[in-house]
Amino acid sequence: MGPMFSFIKKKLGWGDAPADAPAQQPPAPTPAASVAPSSPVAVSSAAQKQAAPVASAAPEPAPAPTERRSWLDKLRAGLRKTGSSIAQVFTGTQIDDALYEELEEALLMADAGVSATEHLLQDLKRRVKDTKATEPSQVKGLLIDAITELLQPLERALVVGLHTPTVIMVAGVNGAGKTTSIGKLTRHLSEAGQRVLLAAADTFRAAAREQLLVWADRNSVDIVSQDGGDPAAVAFDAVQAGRSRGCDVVIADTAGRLATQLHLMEELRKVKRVIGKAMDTAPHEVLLVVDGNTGQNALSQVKAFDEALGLTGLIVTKLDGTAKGGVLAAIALWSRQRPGGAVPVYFIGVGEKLEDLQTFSAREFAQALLS
Ligand SMILES: Nc1nc2c(ncn2[C@@H]2O[C@H](COP(=O)(O)OP(=O)(O)OP(=O)(O)O)[C@@H](O)[C@H]2O)c(=O)[nH]1
Ligand SMILES: [Mg+2]
Repeated sequence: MGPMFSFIKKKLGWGDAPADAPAQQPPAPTPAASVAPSSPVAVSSAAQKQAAPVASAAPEPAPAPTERRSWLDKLRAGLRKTGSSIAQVFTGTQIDDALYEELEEALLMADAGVSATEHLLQDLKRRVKDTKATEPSQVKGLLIDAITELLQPLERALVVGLHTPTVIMVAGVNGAGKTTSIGKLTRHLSEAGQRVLLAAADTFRAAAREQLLVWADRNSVDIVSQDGGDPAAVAFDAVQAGRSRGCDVVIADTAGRLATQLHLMEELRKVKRVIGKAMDTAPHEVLLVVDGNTGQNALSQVKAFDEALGLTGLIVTKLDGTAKGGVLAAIALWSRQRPGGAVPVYFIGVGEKLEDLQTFSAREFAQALLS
């Protein structure tokens, strides 16, 4: 059991935040010293301002800085087109209607959507008034603040260790990056000493299981799978096996589907239900993987999968590509009216390599969006 395990156990102390009911507050800061020094562990919190473990924000503990910078560079590179078109707005000499109009256009182009764009503009105008800003360059800083504040509720750590096993179900549309993200997460977790069991509940494609195997550390990760057959049955077997083998985490991969494919959505609901039969409290997390390139459609996906399954978290992938990033603002604004609270973004994907799955930081994201 690695140091990460004690970190996870330590998180039990937070106690009051059950893993299956998103809480609003970010977890209390944890001393970075209690964290594995070398692995960019997935179960870490970007929310922990100065003491974010390992690959998260903190530049303090030795190993992280270059790694984190390199993936931040990827994020910036991915968002560059968006960033430069928003940043462009602030190159003038005056804060006037034209500036706000240009900004409105740039935010809409960045996929922020109408509501979030209006929200940000109003918030920004208030900040400009409050601070008596006179330079467009100051306004840019205020916009970073406004975006950060809007995105803040999405910044929360995935916690494992409250249940044994912690059961995580993963869903999303075809090709969103589910299997890849699970693979990366699994590697991070096993490097942190967690015993992971995978459920290949994507029974459509034989390749799905091999794909998981390639990612997983074969020595410490078992896979429950079945050729063809019922995904719910695979998930059930995996949770039972996870319990009897004393695994720490069970992750169920599912086949991609559109929210409009009602029978497939019903199948997903069944997977969730049946997981609950194998373990009362499970699934503890229901994650949606969203391709960051899908623009405003990402919000529709979040809404639809949330309605069908009750999401507990998101993984937003492919932010290294041509993603515009603004959709996170739309998701954050929608999250405000969600009865269960915000759906946190546990991780973002900025590439295909292991280290390209990172915890989400609202401020870093806002900065990257405007760089
Ligand atoms: N650039 C980039 N590519 C990614 C990222 N995440 C996943 N991919 C790629 O996206 C493609 C699809 O990924 P998968 O993990 O197979 O997606 P999936 O959601 O499991 O797909 P289905 O099971 O077919 O629904 C693969 O080529 C991945 O390498 C990312 O963060 N950045
Ligand atoms: Mg897959």
